[in-house]
Amino acid sequence: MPDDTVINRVAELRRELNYHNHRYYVLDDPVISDQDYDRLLQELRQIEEEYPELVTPDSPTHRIGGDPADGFVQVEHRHTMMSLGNVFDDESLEAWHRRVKNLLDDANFSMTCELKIDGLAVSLVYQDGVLVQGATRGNGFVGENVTHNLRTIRTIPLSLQGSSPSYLEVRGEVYMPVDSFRRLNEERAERGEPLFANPRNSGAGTIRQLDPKVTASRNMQIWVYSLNDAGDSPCPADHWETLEWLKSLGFRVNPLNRLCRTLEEVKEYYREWVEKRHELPYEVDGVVVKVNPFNFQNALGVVGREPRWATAYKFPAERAVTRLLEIGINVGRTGSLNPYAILKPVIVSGATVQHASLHNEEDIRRKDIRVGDWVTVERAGDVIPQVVGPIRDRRSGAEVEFTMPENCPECGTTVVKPEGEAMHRCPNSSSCPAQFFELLKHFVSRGAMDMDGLGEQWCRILIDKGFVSTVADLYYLEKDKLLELDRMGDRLATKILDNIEASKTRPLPRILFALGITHVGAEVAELLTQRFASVGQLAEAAEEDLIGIDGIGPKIAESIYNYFQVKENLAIIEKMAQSGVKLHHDIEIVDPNDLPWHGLTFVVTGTLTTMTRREAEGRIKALGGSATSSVTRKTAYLVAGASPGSKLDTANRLGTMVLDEAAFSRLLESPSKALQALPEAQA
Ligand code: 3BA
Repeated sequence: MPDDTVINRVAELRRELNYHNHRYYVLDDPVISDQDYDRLLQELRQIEEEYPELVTPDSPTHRIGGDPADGFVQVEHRHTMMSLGNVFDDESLEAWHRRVKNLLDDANFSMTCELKIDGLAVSLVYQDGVLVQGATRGNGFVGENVTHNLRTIRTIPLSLQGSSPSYLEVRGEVYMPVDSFRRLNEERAERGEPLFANPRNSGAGTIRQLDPKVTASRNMQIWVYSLNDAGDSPCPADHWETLEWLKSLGFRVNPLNRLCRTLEEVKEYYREWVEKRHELPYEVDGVVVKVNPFNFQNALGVVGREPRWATAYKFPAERAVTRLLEIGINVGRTGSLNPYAILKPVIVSGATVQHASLHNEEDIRRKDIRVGDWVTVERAGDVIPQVVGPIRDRRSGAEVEFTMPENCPECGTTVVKPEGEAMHRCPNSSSCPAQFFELLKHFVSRGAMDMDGLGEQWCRILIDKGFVSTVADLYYLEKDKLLELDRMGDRLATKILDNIEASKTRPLPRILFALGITHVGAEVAELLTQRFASVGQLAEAAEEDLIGIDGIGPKIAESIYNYFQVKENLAIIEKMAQSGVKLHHDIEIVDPNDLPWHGLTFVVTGTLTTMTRREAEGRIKALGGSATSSVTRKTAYLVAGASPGSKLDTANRLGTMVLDEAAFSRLLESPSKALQALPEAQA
């Protein structure tokens, strides 16, 4: 056992290291040398090695990155992560401002201007001043737990300074500085690895790394820009003061943010940064304007997923000129024939561009774009580069006009162009390999049915061999057949089949998303499942029922309705159901006596990392158990997170079964195990 001197020294070292970390990384104003800092860190590391019981998740030694995780755990955001509306010019900014002013009965209000970082939005949760969870935005409702990676970012405080609220959630943008991005790509090029297109993508890839050591090695950074929950702590009355407060807690808040009294000042800020944006060491794609006073923000509220009180004034796209070498056709998931330009590679705002979208044949005609032309190419933020138009003065006369092929380049079926539609389409939706390949890749992907092991190449092979011609066929694959394939071993075949089996119980929104219905992305799928308890119910919905749902417009409604009118689609769903794919919510009305944890009392204590305490209690209740706050002889299980406190002592005294977070998660996965392990304490 470590004695008090050691315990006190550890606390002191952590305090000092956190302080110097903040001085160095956040304030950019160190007060000790790097060597002195390393000496402190080394001392702490040694003590922690000797006394592992003193290691805590927020220890500054954890910046180096722990062991790789198996995968990412989904986490529900306590507060939905919203989206931002856009404006692109002074007129639409003025219109936004007028609407806001109108809604506020003509009041005057200040606004904050923030540089819009082109990064990855994350949420950080602190309990008693300690970082307990970091998550990606995901679809706004559910993100991925990337705590282990975010812990390696030195500008994210692991513990807060001064007196911090018992609960705190902030949000910000994690990003990779431009020079780190360039260096990373140079290294990748040397090793012959594929290059990242831009800092945003490489930043996102870095945060979703399974191995935190990789994240730790890539110099990621954060700017924090919003406070979403401060528990019961009093907090400032406006956004600007809040940013100041966050700064004082140790968060990295962009010093280039500005408080503006008038719209003219906002425009001035924007003009200033359109000019100077490339002088910044990170990529910005606009200015975020926010109404400052919180009482006004609350009065303005939210439409759909976007707060009325904020908007992003986007910077104009940047352009470059290059040669259009060829026009390729790519057949999309829904059969649309998408023409794209194959360009002589050119750098546009820091990224190499060699492909650009050309929309459709009419658009190519209207802009008079010909193969061989010199063209202007435009890239706006993370959207696909576009060909703006030809430079006619530079024509030699050898340029060739483009016509759409009459047959699908993938399956040869005669192409159609439905009345009133801009796109040419391959009508062979059930068996055009391009369409089905795209759908299959989407279906098995991580955000959908998550069939790990079934990569793009195996999808290709399964289609080419004729093993699957609809997504439902996946559920009828046999091991013997799989083993006939080249490079398919017993282990991989087992893994694939296990994951296909496991996918049968994915949550309903994922299944809906996986089906690949046009316009039904992850967010729409989530909205739909809040109203419909099963795919069957949705299939019977009328277009009007769908339009009635907040966030679903006529276009989406029509697409959903049409999907379920196609009898091939219904057959696929039926075939999935036959194989045991769960096409409904878990929350069916069941007799509570039949639930696996009926009669079991749980107490949850301490800090959990993969869910909040309240969520854990929700899960317990959903399985029929009850959750109480004090440990008694009736308590079946104590679920103990980090720093469990006195409840753990009581449980130990009474002989109550104690589950750590991992054991609790396992029990949630197979809840019936709890019954078998019914403890004596119940009696
Ligand atoms: N401020 C992105 N959303 C932002 C809080 C609101 C917001 C952003 C912002 C909704 C930036 C949408 C995703 C999200 C946190 C939801 C910023 C930036 N403010 N400065 C108004 O710099 N990229 N993005 N993030 N909640």
